[in-house]
Amino acid sequence: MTTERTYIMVKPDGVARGLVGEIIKRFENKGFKLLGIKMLQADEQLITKHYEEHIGKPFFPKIVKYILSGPVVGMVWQGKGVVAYGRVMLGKTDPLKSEPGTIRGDFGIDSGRNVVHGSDSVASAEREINLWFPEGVKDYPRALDNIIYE
Ligand code: RTP
Ligand code: MG
Repeated sequence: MTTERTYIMVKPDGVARGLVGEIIKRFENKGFKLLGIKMLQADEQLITKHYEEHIGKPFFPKIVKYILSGPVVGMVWQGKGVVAYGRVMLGKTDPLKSEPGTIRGDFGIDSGRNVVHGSDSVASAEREINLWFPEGVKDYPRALDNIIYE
């Protein structure tokens, strides 16, 4: 099943630190296919919808302020197991608990500045893609798929 998609988003600290290319490179090198990418300044309504599972938690106002603090780069990546792989490649929420070699393990220090977001399930991914890419994203043929997948 290679149609699985995930929503990966470089957060404002990752954009400000010039880590967009590094994060794209890791997903490209792994073999995943980029279906959509955009830079945007999210508003409070969009961030609240994105993190709706966390509404009411003590850290909720902090996340909203963090994501509002600058532009983000939202991406849709496709591939076999891309949701789970994406989470592995990101590391844990807390960079301190993230292995070296993961994005947060290599580039983050605080949970509240953890550089990147990744969908936590296929259902979340589809919800987030619809939210951030309401215009939709299109698949396209890629000869490389015949080499990457058995
Ligand atoms: P994300 O949704 O951004 O990919 O992160 P995640 O799944 O690893 O973690 P989640 O539990 O969904 O939390 C969302 C974001 O909120 C911030 N956070 N701060 N205790 C705290 O201070 C705390 N807990 C979470 C982090 O930026 C986390 O990525
Ligand atoms: Mg999450």
